[in-house]
Amino acid sequence: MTRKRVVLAIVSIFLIAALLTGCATQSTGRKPGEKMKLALIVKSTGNPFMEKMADGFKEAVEETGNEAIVRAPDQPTAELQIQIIEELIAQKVDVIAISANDPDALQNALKKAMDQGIKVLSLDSAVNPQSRMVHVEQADPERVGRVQIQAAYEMIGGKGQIAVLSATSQATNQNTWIEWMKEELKDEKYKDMELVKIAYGDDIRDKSVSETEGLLKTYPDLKCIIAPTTVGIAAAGKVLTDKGLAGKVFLTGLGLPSEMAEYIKNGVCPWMYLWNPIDLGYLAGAAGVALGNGTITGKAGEKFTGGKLGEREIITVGEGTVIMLGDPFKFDANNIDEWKDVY
Ligand code: RAM
Repeated sequence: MTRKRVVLAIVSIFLIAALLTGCATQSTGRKPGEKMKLALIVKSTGNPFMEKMADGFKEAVEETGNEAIVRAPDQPTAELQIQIIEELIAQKVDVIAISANDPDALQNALKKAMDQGIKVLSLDSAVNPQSRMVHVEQADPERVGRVQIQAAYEMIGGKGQIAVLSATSQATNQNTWIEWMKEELKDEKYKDMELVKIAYGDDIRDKSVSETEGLLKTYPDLKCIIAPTTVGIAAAGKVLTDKGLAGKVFLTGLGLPSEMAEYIKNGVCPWMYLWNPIDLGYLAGAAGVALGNGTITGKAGEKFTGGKLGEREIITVGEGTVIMLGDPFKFDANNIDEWKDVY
């Protein structure tokens, strides 16, 4: 062999070796068998819905042999979530899943994460399509919004003042549902119903209690409160119960059966809706693993196995892509006992 050939052979061996290692590493740069780190950022601490969602996320991540990190800001603000994103970038996690406190404010931080190879998805409360690879949606937001107005209509016989007790004023999920509530209210059948106020309890129990009290004081003729937040509806349930207002001011919205069973049984909240928060977190965990190991990239039409939830397909919604969990479920006095110990 000439000297030139020997050099060529050595270079080729190096090239082939480099190529093989390149193929074998996951898209995140981890070697096969090495655990990926998947982080979940929830809206804030002290919210049992978020805790259930985190349980599901951990389950999906850990059953695939990976590591789950759960982070929760003390307050439901975008600023605190940005700080956490920065920390997770420095920690070199592989995946960030976030339930966003603002649709747009996290864009710079999440783009920085994606530029560094971190896979980003939102769940529950979306970030805008530029800030994520895919969003895991609990249920069709149009249905979620419309069904709550339809419930209020039935409860109050189609007549009277109604108010919304929401989470924060920037929350993507609540704001989207409220937009659909307003759409539903445009129907002629609601001409005798008036939406007098949208109050914000910020998913903080005490603030939700005082906002409920404020609504009752300012609108003595109020007939129904719709709370599209599990924290808000539970706080309102307590206030209406303590004031003996069952059957006078109705309550509906989105609630955890474990927190609402009492108020469903005492007639304060005749019925409400939700989906399984554990499954929502689980689906996001499974989608995060699929993004992290390169099975999906977040494009419409891609499929992956959502573990115990079966095969899922990514679809286009608006400008972005979405993985859908299912339909909102109705909880009332007939089925609440079956669910109150589950979530
Ligand atoms: C609260 C949170 C969460 C929402 C539920 C219904 O726990 O605001 O984001 O999905 O309510």
